[in-house]
Amino acid sequence: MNETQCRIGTSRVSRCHTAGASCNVFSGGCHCSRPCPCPTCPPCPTCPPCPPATYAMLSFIKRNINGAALSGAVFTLTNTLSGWQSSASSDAGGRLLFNYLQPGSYTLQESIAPDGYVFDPTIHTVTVDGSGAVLVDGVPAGSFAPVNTPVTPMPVSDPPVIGAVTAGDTTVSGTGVPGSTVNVIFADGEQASAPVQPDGTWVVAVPPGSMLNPGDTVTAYQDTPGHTISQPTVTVVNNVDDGRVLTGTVSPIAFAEWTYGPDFLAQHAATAELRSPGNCAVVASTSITPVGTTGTGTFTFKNVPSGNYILYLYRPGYLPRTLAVTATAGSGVTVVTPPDGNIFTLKGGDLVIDSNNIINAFDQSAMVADQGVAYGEPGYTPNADLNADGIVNDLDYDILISNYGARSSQYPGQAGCDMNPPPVFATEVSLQRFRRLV
Ligand SMILES: [Ca+2]
Ligand SMILES: [Ca+2]
Repeated sequence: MNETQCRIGTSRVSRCHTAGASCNVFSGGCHCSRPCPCPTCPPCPTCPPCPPATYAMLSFIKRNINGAALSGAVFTLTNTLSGWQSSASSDAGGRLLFNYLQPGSYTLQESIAPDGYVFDPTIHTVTVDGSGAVLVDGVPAGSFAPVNTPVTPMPVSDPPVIGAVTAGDTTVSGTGVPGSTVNVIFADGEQASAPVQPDGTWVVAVPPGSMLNPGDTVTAYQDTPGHTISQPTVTVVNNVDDGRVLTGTVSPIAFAEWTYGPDFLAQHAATAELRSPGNCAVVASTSITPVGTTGTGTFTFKNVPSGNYILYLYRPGYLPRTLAVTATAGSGVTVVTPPDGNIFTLKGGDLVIDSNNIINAFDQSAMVADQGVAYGEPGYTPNADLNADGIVNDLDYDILISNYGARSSQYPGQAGCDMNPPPVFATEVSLQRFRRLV
């Protein structure tokens, strides 16, 4: 270039070759220029001192529509001539700072909106003049206060409606908003989903391997387009009985009256079980507490899934009883009446000394040994107190004698499926008592 470069404080002087060219002067990092009266350039020390730096600063605070400062907003400043760019992020106080700006024209635009706020695409014009003054959109930068509006939350889907669910059902159905998707979660954690049809109905199939059992919970969510997922709807399997209820009162467990309390009741409780005839697996079980302060002597199975079962009734000190049961949707539950006709009657007298499912001389001997021992006294044997009146006496002995020789019978056709409790062998104490008798 046709220019002369010189440095203040030095004697270096170069020549300009063209009238009107510039004489560039560098001083302390500053740079200035002045016309150079070529062909003879004046010595550098005659150059005027450099003017102050004109670096400018743009600072503003990002707020929401309520005036609260917002952090995390990112703005990008772009020099419209050179393309130079710089980005800044608002701090905890909402402040953004662009420093060391050269005079020129810029654009300023939000590039990332604060979390939870709508992105503002407005392109602002920034001007920095030679004196360092900064204008944004034509007004002093000090009054520049861009705001964000909060993101409007999506409406929440309505929870779906689940129709009545009955144990053994192979589908779960209900109603919802057409076009939505309903997701159903079963008690075992398996899931299935289905669209809501134009008529507002939905149906999901129970996943293979999952089974709807009485008391299970079924949970469903609805996802409507343009909405967030609904709150759950929860229903309990078999809230509709469908007539499949099996109930009964076990005798003679229910005839006693006493005030000994819950421990005594528990000692004389019976159990009713529904078992699968195929493998004897327990399908449902319930305790039968004798009539008293809390007991009723009755048992109830609601919503029995359709199928065949063994009803197994037992109580310590009594012979167990097995009965054939069939549950049919719409037809209820039927129990095959045994030959003796006493469908829920248990025979007392098979005492704990052997519990071998036969009422015989061993039980009689044990009963005799326990005579006179009352509840609360050492050696009281609940299983010998057959009438549950709190003392082993003649009344219990009479029950045993009335059933003497009886034995429990197996449910027909349950080969290899021993429903009877295993024998309980005599304890040392009971053996001693027995030996005294013989
Ligand atoms: Ca026995
Ligand atoms: Ca008694």
